[in-house]
Amino acid sequence: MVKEKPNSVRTYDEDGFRRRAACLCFKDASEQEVLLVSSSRMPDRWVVPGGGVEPLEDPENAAKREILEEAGVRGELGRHLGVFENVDRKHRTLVYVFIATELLEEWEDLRSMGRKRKWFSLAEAREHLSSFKAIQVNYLDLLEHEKVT
Ligand code: U71
Ligand code: MG
Repeated sequence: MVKEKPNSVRTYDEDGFRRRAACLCFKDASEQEVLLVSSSRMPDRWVVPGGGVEPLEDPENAAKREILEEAGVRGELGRHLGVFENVDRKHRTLVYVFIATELLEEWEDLRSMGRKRKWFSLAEAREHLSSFKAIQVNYLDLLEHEKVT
């Protein structure tokens, strides 16, 4: 299935990398259970919700918009975790911690493409991402690194 990109204009950094924002969305402040969404191209695989930062939009607002559009979740944006580059695909993603406060029954990507959402333990999320989106495992690595230092 091809996901149509409704009126989303892409933005780029000065080096041509596409600007993205993403959320590690946790069920609560213990940050032990993270929400993944089904892949747009391969619905049986799971990915970290995120997407392109739009013109005149700051990354924090892009992160909150993407978690709402892709996963139907409202909540509190937390700390900035880091910047992650995918050199092959030429995009740069700013990743934020996000604590869920409200899960909507209906949301944009559920309606437009039947996108699913699901809570995973950090270990389960790592397992799923490792085989499909290696770059996104780095998000979890940074989170773990924070906790031990
Ligand atoms: C897709 C591309 C694409 C990206 C898209 C990736 O939002 P999304 O779930 O459609 O994310 O699909 P995915 O991760 O759900 O499987 O990956 P693919 O394997 O289909 O190429 O990501 P990447 O390959 O570039 O890493 O990005 P583009 O630039 O190829 O469209 O969409 P993204 O960046 O999330 O944008 P948005 O704003 O539509 O959410
Ligand atoms: Mg996306």
